[in-house]
Amino acid sequence: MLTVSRRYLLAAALGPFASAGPLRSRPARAEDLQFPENFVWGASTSSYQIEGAVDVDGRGQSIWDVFSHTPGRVKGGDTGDVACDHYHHWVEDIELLARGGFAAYRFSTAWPRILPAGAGAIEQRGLDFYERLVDGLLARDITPWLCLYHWDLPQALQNDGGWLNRDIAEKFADYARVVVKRLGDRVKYWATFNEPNVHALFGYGLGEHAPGIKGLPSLVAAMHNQNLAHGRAVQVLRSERADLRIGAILSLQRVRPSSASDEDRRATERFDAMWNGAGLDPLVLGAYPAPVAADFAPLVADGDLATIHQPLDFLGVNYYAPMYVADAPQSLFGAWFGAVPAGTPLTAMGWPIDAPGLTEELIGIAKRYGDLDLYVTENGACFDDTVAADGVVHDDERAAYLRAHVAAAQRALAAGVKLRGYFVWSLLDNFEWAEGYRRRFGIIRVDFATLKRTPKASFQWLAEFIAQQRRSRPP
Ligand code: GCO
Repeated sequence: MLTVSRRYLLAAALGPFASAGPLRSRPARAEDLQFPENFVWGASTSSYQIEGAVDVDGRGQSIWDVFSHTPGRVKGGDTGDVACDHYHHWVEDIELLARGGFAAYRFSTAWPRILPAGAGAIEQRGLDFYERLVDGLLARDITPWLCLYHWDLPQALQNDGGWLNRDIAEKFADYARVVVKRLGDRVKYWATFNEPNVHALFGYGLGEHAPGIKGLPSLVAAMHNQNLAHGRAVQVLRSERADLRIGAILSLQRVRPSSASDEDRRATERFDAMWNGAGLDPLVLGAYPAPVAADFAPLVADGDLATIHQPLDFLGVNYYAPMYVADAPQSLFGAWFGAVPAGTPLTAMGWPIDAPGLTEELIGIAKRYGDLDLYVTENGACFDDTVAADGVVHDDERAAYLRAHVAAAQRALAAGVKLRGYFVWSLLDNFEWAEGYRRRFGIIRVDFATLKRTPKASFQWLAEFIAQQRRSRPP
């Protein structure tokens, strides 16, 4: 098995392969872009990445607490113990959202804050926190988008096998019921999972994320059991309330062969099926994609696919970069990252910057999955920000990245895709998983020593863009 990190693409980019690559066009100027009146502009975060306060108000341990405290797991020994301390700074953070003119805010609830042992006793103080947050958002006219799971599994459940134990699907459904009973009267947009595909691959396949398990069987089991839990949670949410918009959020990236060889082409199909298809096909089409169906077959019990295949009101697409894939017989599932075309610009994560890939991705999803409402629920970029003498982060590269991707989203709309909104990743610099705090994705700088928040130039750009969209709407 190759040992890679999410920085693999940087190494891959140094490879000898060169191709024409996708057509690159100049990013449109903001003033050229016109979105529909009800298009949603939002910002995204996740609980473990920003909240901190890990032992406050009865919160239980999550797999990320254990993982990040295990020496050698996270760069620099960073942990989410404090993070942005959003748990105590949430008022300031939603004030910043309001200042940016965002109409929506996507956050996740931490399962171990609400059910510290994963099941059983409910911690009301955890629910109280999210209730305060939701009420604060609504008071500022910001629509809350709640995601039930962004990777911070209660450690108590991991002790019973975590996502490798299919009983967890019922536990997740119970957790969903607890949250919707408290917040369902005010939160109307619900997502079950964030990127179950990335969680399964990095957490249960490569072992580079919590809980640090390796192997193909565990990857596949974690994927299937999350899919099952998704289906059960959708059933529960719908049985509790009829007025919710319910969806799933996946990391969906264009997958391209690294060369024209048959081997690389076949590897690309398998990679695409494992990365994109295994998380989405069963939810929307009711089956695992052909190139990986045999991997999943032993796990699929009677009735599972019907449970997973629930009507969805929207699909959240997290898009960052296309992936270039090569045949890799020794790798986890026979296909792995290959060389990126020479000359492709990269972010500080080593990810290709390729806005046309977003247009292609959205059109591709609409073709394969039909008439779903789509939202870009994450898009953004990591750069090595520097603070200028005037105290400002002039992150022009990030602003250019956002501008180009917003333009790409607009091209998908123009092609007839039912794209309803765009959420930037991320509102704040935060704990970037195994990369720790050194990787900054925020449009607001967080000084992790003082917790001071400073909007960057990219925040100003987005805020002005949103304001301009609003101004150009008919009264
Ligand atoms: C993910 C998550 C985010 C990340 C972001 C940048 O994809 O890993 O949804 O939590 O921080 O994607 O890597």
